[in-house]
Amino acid sequence: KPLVFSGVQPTGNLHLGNYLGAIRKFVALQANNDCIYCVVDMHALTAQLVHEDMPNQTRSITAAFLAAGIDPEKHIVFNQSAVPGHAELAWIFNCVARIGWMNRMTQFKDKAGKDREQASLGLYAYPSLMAADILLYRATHVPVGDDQKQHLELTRDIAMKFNLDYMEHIRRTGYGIDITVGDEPVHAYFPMVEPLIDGPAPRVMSLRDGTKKMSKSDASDLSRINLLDDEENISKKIRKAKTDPDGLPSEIAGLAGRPEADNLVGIYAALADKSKADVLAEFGGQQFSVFKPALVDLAVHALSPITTEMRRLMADPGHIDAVLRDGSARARARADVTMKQVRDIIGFLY
Ligand code: AQP
Repeated sequence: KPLVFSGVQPTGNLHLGNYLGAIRKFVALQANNDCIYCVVDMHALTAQLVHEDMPNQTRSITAAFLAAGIDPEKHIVFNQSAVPGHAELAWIFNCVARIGWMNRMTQFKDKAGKDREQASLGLYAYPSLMAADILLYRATHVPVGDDQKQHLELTRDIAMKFNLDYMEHIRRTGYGIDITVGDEPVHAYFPMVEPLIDGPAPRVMSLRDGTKKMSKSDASDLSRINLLDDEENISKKIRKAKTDPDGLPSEIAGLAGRPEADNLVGIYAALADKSKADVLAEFGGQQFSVFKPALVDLAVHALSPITTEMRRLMADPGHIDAVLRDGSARARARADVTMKQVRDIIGFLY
């Protein structure tokens, strides 16, 4: 069975971008895969060192996973800091990754801002920890939004370099697997992960500016639909969403150069499980005054059961903590196997 891994940071309210780009895919992948879903609390320190309410932020992401339909018994739901292997493998990957690779990461450039000297070393090393999160379980598939594509390419580079640098050790210890990279057979320890980024809304954009990603950290709450927004708020945000004065085109080509229209059509398509072409076949020639109320109905219909269930789960933090405890113990058992093998491969005595 393919092994799926992905994570979400406890850095604020989850939004529609997190849902369509990640969590909804997590749910769908459960049917045919072994899945591990993680609240990546150690990554959250790179956004902000001191969190007022890290425990409840962590519980809230967990509640969103469960409310969306993730089954924590058949699969694993846990928080990253509870499994020490993440930090341990990240250190090893810090030594594998090259500074030149890290310097190309656009998320670091965006998040570090102008005064890069003041950015934390953790923010810089974020992709190395992300590679460790995935490869600690030797996961093969990673559902993420389009913004994480570059980090997954780096994860493949790190895995490849480790496999090549330690090739003889991997052979000697007998822990390797035969994989093909391109057409080449390689005896490897870490697999080459496949990103799962498809769908009509791989990068949901801000409702205020169609050229910016919808993001938890955007100062304007009107820029995003939060998973905890009620019907009234969803309706207000979609009604106020920026658009251009033209109506909807009948064909995809007509969305070129119209990022806000493209974004709303993509959101509709993703929520309705249709292609953008299907949505335009239905709404082409209509004004936004017709399209937006239809989008409100669809968004409310899709999100309100999740919102209600999240609130119910959040009222019982003891239950969420028990889910995380159980998931962490099962994740740790798997991670311990990898870390024992990695220590053997490297030659660490223990
Ligand atoms: N706008 C988006 N469209 C599609 N997918 C998205 N994701 C995030 N934003 C969008 C995906 O959600 C998953 C979890 O993201 P995260 O919380 O770990 O980190 P992030 O990408 O930094 O999320 P935010 O909301 O944008 O937070 P800030 O404001 O802190 O930067 C990932 O799979 C991500 O691709």
